[in-house]
Amino acid sequence: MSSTRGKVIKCKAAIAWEAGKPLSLEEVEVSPPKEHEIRVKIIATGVCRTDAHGMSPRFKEGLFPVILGHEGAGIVESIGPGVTRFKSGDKVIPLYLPQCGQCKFCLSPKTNLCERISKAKTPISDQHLMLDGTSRFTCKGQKIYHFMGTSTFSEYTVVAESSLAKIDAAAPLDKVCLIGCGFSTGYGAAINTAKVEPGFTCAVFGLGGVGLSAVMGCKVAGASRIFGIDINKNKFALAKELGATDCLHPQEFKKPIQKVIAEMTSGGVDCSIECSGNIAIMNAALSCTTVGWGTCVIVGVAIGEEGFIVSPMELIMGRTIKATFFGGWKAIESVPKLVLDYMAGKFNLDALVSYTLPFEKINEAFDLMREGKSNRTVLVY
Ligand code: PAD
Ligand code: ZN
Repeated sequence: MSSTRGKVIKCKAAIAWEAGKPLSLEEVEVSPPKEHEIRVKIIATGVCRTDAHGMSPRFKEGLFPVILGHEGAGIVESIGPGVTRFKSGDKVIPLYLPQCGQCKFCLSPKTNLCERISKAKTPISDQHLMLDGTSRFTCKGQKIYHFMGTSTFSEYTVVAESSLAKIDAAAPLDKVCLIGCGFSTGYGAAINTAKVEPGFTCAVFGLGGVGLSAVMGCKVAGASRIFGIDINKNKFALAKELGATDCLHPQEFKKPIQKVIAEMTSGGVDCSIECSGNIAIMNAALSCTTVGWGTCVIVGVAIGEEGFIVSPMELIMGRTIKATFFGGWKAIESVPKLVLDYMAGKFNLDALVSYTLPFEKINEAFDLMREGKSNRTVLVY
């Protein structure tokens, strides 16, 4: 079907040449897919905080030059030898969490991790090259690194067969791209990791794209009260629209926010979900859960070396602390189902899209996120 099959494609991409600098729009060369690889024409991509981490000087495992982007959706351009699950023209979502289907993790229902990333120091420090140890991107004669195995900030990208989900042919790609990361992460943190039950009281810290999706997950699971906590009050109106019952700004209280929440819930919430990536907030999120069975789920990725101190007493008093990667979803099997759930109206992805901009405005999309003016900006090619 495609006339580009087997040939190098020249197309536009945004390259991070070095840490801490704006992305630069370049023409790149994208090689054809090798064995068990697929070349995808990206139609739309979201911009997630994790991409900002990927180019931050504080992220010590970053490799440059790199093409970032991990929240995209597109159409298969061509397939490499041995690929059987895809054909040209299929609508797809690239997956930064692979599912090889054969490793001990993929075979266990206990985790959504896959051996392909199990040895990485951090979930975003691996997959800078294809499985054979080479890159499919060059620019100005230089090798360019992949990012999280997806690199959706390129009009064409190459991904491994175990890092791609085929989705419904009618899915709107400029919305379902968010199922590639932010939405699924927050929503799954509530449903799969916190395992919110009907009647639960919940607290979601950080109301960006991920936190708002956690609010939606709590609501779908039947939570009776959902606290949304953020230092940016502009986030509150949408959080309430999506299910938050109480929105709190920590600096408006004399007491620490965990005390405020505990008092409002006669001792603490059933579960809290940390989606700000701020270490100080992780302790508040744990402490605001109830003695006996409170569960705190860490979603926010904090880069840098510092950890956070957990009091054993808080855990001895019956609290549990957990974390989640990609919301606990086994990626290849769950992403197509989440797309169908969205198309059936089960949740409101559209509300997360603050702006839809042409791909060329990618640096503006990062500014909007850093200035707290967007939950998600979707870039279209
Ligand atoms: P975002 O920047 O859009 O949202 C973060 C929100 O947190 C904003 O609304 C901030 O105002 C708010 N915030 C910041 N500091 C505080 C504070 N001290 N107290 C309360 N609220 C605060 O980011 P996002 O929604 O794209 O991502 C959120 C985090 O989740 C980020 O750390 C990202 O790297 C991480 C992430 N993790 C996974 C995973 O699989 N675990 C996946 C995707 C994103
Ligand atoms: Zn992300």
